[in-house]
Amino acid sequence: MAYALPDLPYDYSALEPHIDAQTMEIHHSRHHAAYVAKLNEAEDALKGAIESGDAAAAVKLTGAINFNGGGHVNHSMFWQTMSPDGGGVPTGEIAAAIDDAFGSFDSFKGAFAGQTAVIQGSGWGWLCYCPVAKRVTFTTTANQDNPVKTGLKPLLGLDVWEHAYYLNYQNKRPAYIEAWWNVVNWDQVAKNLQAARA
Ligand code: MN3
Repeated sequence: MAYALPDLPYDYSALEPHIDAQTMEIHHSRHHAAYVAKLNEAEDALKGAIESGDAAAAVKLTGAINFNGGGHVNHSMFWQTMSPDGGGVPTGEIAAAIDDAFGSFDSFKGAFAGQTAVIQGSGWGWLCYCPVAKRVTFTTTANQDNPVKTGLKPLLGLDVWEHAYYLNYQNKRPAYIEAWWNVVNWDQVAKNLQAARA
C-alpha cells in the first residue's frame, strides 16, 4: 500500500506566532508531500528490482528510501509533537526520565537547544529512548536520517532544515528553537515514551 501524506492535527495557522502559517503550509503540503511521493516511487522501483533479481538496482535505491522514508517518518512525528496547546514543562514519567538523564528540565533544554542549533547544514535534534541503557538520551542526525538507524527510539524531533524556519526567522536558528519550545506537545512525547518502553 502506498504511503500517504497525513493530515495535520491542527490548522496551518495554529502554531502562530511561534511558527507562521505560510511556513507550516509549505513545509507540510510541499516538502512532506514530496518525501511521500518520492518514497512511493522508490519503493515501487525496489519491488521491480526484487522481482527481477537485480540486487545492484536494489542497493542503488537504498539511499532514496533512507532519505525520503526518513523524511516521511520524521515529519509525521514532528507534526504530532507540536500543538497550539503545547509548551510548558513535562510532567510524570517523561519529566522523571529527563531529570534522570540530564539533571533537570532546564539542563536538558539547554543541551538540546545548544547542540541542535549548531548542526552543520540540514538535520534534526532528537530526544530518544535508548532500549539498551533504558534511559532517554539526546542525539542529532544529518539530513533526514532517523535515530532508529542506531537503535534509538525517537520521542521528540526538531527539524532544523532552513525550510522549517527561514521565512520567519531567516538565519536565526536559535530564535526558532527558542520559539519552538512554546509548541512542544509534551503529552504526545509522554505517549511516545510509554510506547518506546513497552
Ligand atoms: Mn522539514
